[in-house]
Amino acid sequence: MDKKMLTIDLNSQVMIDKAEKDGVETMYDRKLAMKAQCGFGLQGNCCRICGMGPCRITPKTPRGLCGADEHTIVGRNFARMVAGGTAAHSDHARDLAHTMALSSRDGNYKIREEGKLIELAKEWDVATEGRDIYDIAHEVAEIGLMEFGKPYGVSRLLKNAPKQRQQVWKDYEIEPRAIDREIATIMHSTHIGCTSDLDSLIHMSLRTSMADGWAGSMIGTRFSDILFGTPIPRQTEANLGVLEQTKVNIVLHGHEPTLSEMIVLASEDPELVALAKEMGAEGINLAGMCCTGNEVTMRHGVRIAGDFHQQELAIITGAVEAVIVDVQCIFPALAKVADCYHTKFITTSPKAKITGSTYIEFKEEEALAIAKEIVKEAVLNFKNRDQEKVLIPELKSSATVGYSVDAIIPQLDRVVNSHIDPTGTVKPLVDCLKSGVLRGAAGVVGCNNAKGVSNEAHVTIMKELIKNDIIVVTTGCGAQAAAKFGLMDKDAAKKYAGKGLATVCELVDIPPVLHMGSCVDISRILDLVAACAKNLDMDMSDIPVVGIAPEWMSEKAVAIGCYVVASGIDTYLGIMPPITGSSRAVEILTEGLKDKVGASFTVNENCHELAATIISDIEKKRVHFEKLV
Ligand code: XCC
Ligand code: SF4
Repeated sequence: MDKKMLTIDLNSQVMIDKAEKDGVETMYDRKLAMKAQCGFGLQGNCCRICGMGPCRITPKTPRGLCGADEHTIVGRNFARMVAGGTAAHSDHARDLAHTMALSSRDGNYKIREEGKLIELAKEWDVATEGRDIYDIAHEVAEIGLMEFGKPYGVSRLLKNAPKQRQQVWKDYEIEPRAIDREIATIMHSTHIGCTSDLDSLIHMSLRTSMADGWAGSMIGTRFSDILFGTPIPRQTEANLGVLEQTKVNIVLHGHEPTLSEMIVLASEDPELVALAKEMGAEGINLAGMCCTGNEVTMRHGVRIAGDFHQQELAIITGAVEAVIVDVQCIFPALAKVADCYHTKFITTSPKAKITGSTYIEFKEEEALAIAKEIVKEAVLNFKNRDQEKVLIPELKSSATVGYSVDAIIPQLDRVVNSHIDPTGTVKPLVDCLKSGVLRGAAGVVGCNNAKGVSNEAHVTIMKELIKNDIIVVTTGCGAQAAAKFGLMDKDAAKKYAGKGLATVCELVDIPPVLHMGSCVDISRILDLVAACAKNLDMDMSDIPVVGIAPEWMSEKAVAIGCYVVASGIDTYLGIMPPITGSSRAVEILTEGLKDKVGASFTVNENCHELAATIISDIEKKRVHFEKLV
């Protein structure tokens, strides 16, 4: 098979050829080499939970040594994926809460968004009158940190949901308690000899995922906005073509804005810019990748180098002086690829040390000084670039990004600088949904998955949806696919959108696909759907909105899928999760949950069929919706 057929991105195809020529192995080579994947693993019915295993379920051996059957084994594995994903997102949020606790008027981290802080303080019953903004910040940070380990009570963010949805959570008993507690409970209950009942395992998975969506991720987004500013629409470009022949190229990859915000500052430091010129470069060019890329493009318009599947390919351009990473979604392979070029692969987090990388530990206390040290490493490395090995592919697309809820609402309202009123100002959006000018809204999110063709499902599904007047909001690597393929360009509405959506886009001057941030920022999507539902006095499950993860791969994505379903939003996956080993698990996740939370999963690995199903389901949902309005 031709490796290049494994991606639809033309730049990626050029780089796959170059890698071959340079003798560098990439994920695409490893994908072809790994011919057959383990069938038990694919179905989720291999158990390695205790030392008597691994136990694999077959018709001849229908139970593990302890007697666990396929339903128990699949359920436990699934629950552990949710716990892993919730841990990753929430630990990211915890770091931001610690950063907020460190914030000070003359320190590296300041409060940028006082209004948002005060709004949150009021929500959390923190006194604000006559107090120093930093005292308020520190108290709010402390309360945020308590959400991870408080001994009693449930997430304090649940009350942002419509009351109908809160009741569903109460009735089904999935209000999450402290975040760490939910994760620990799953690890405990899936230990050998605890829960074997599949319904309980799935119930537990949903409750833990709620600790991600309606606690960890929400804290992550709110605190990031308070510290670094709420995103507003801005212009940028996306794809490997944003790397520059004449500048020091730094790729920022990973997740947490605490590091990347400081790198952005450091890259503008006059001394470092002067040093770059001394090295023979024209300046310093930052380019983002994965969710870090989303964070810095949303807040600064930093251009996007690429998505999860382009991390090796960026280095293969031969034009990257440094890849700077913190946590999550970083291929260990980057160390080896970087070795083939002059690129420095710089790891910074004690939570993600990678063999073969250059480790410069990032500490929030000395943030800017360390960021400058890291940028300096990159700048000094420019002289080592081997021009003969450089090939920067040409393509890049322009995109308008930065659609936080705070940006979308006033834009749709055509009122500039309006303050969000969670019940009032979504009215124009709600009216478009009611009248049917917009048939519905879809959150298309998530990763790239080598089980399919990189970017194909994202781009196919988004195009189909907008053609059918379904407005798309997106985060994560899905957002990067949209940006790369021109769907975030304001002209995209004319080219690809149906008549209703195109009219709305033109009227309010937005692209048909809106970039809402990193995957932690799916909390923004929850806020938006909750605001619409409240405006209509409906449950979130009553409105024609869906969640879609066409190319998901991470455990985080599994946690996200679960909390989106738990929020009453039907969720469509383009990759089958490892659950097919248990017919009952498939039945509960794709059907049974409907009765409990009003939504469930649908899986189809054919993206054209999946798009058609989504569109027809949205139309079905409209019938119900139109009766209610
Ligand atoms: Fe990672 Fe967040 Fe997935 Fe992209 S989308 S591959 S999780 S970077 Ni979140
Ligand atoms: Fe086997 Fe049971 Fe141990 Fe799993 S927990 S490895 S099924 S004995």
